Amino acid sequence: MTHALVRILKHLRQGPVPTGELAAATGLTQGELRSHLESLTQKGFDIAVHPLLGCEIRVSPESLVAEDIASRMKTHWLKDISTLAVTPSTNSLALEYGTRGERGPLAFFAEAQTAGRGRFGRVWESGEGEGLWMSLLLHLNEPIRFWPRITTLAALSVAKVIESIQTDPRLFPQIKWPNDILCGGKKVAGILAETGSHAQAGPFVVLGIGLNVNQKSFPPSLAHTASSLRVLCGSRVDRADLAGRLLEHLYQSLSKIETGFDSILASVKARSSVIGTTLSVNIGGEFVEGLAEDLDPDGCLRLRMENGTLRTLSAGEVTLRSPRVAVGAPAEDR
Ligand code: BT5
Repeated sequence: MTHALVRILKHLRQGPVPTGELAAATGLTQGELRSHLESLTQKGFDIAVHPLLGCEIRVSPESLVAEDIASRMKTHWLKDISTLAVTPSTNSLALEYGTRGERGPLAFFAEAQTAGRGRFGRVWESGEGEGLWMSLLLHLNEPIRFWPRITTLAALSVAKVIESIQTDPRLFPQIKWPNDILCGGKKVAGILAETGSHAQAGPFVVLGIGLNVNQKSFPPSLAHTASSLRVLCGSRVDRADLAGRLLEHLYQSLSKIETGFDSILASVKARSSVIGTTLSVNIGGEFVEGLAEDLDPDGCLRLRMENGTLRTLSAGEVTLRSPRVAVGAPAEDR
C-alpha cells in the first residue's frame, strides 16, 4: 500500500482541489503528484485535472484498491492492506503469513475466493466482485483467554456496518449465535476465526469475514437462506466504503476485547436472534435442545435444558425451533 496515494485520495474525497494545493497538503512535489495520479489511473480511478478547479475523482474503480479502502478509514491501525484478484481463501492466506512469522495487524481482501470456507470445512460461496471476502491477521496484546470473544466482536461490527447503510427497521441485522448475521431472517454474513502460532512472532488469530454485498441472486442451494446488501437496499453498494467502515468498527470493537466487553455483549444481546427462543444445537455431532436464556460474560450461549439444568456452549451449529421476527436494533447505538 502506498501511503501517498492514501493521502491524495483522502483529500480528493472532500471535493475538487487545485493541484498546487493538493501537492502542498500531501507533502509532494508537483512532479511526484503527477506520477501518483498516474498510478491511481492505472488502479482504475478516473481523475479529472481541470485548469481552474484542479483535481477531482470522476469515477472510482469497481474492484477493491487497498489505498481506496485505507482512505475511507479514520484510524490507520493496520500495518498494511492487500487486495487480491483471486485467492483460494483469505483466511488460508492470512494463516500462511502468520505461520511464517509476519506480524499483524494486516488485512487481506480478495475479489474472488476459489476455496472460501466456513466452519467445519464447509464451502463459502465467494463470487467475483460480489462481496467483502476479507481476513485480518492479528497479534493481540490481550491474554489468549480473551481471544474467543473475537467472533462476538466481529459479529457486532458487521451488524453495525449494515445498520449504517440500510435503514429499513424491518431488515435490521440480527446476530445468530455464534457467527452468522441475518437480515430479514436470511444470512448476509458469516465469521470464521482461526488461530496459529510462530516461534518468534507468537500466537495469532485470523479473523475471516464474508459479507454478501452486490449479489443479485444466489445459487439454488442458498436462494432460501442467503441474502445480500444489494437485495436488501435495492441498489449497488460501494464495497470500498463498506470495507473502510467495517475496519473502523472492528478497530473500535477490538479495543474492548478485555475491558469494555460487557458493553459489546449488551449490544449483541439486543440484536440476538436466538436469545429467548427454543433451539437445537449440534455440537460436533451431539444434538442438544433447550431454551437460549442468555450469553455468558465471554459470549458463550447459556442453554436451559429440558431437565432444568443450564449448559454453557462455546461453539455449535444452531437450528431455531421457535424463530423470532426481526423487530429492529435498539435506539441506543444505531
Ligand atoms: C461461516 O461459516 O458462516 C463463516 C464464513 C466465513 C467466510 C469468510 S470469507 C473470508 C474468509 N476466507 C474464508 O475462506 N472464509 C472467511 P458457517 O457458519 O460454517 O456457514 C457456512 C454455511 O453458510 C454453508 O454451509 C452454506 O450453507 C452457507 N453459505 C455459504 N456461502 C454463503 C454465502 N455467500 N452467503 C450466505 N450463506 C452462505
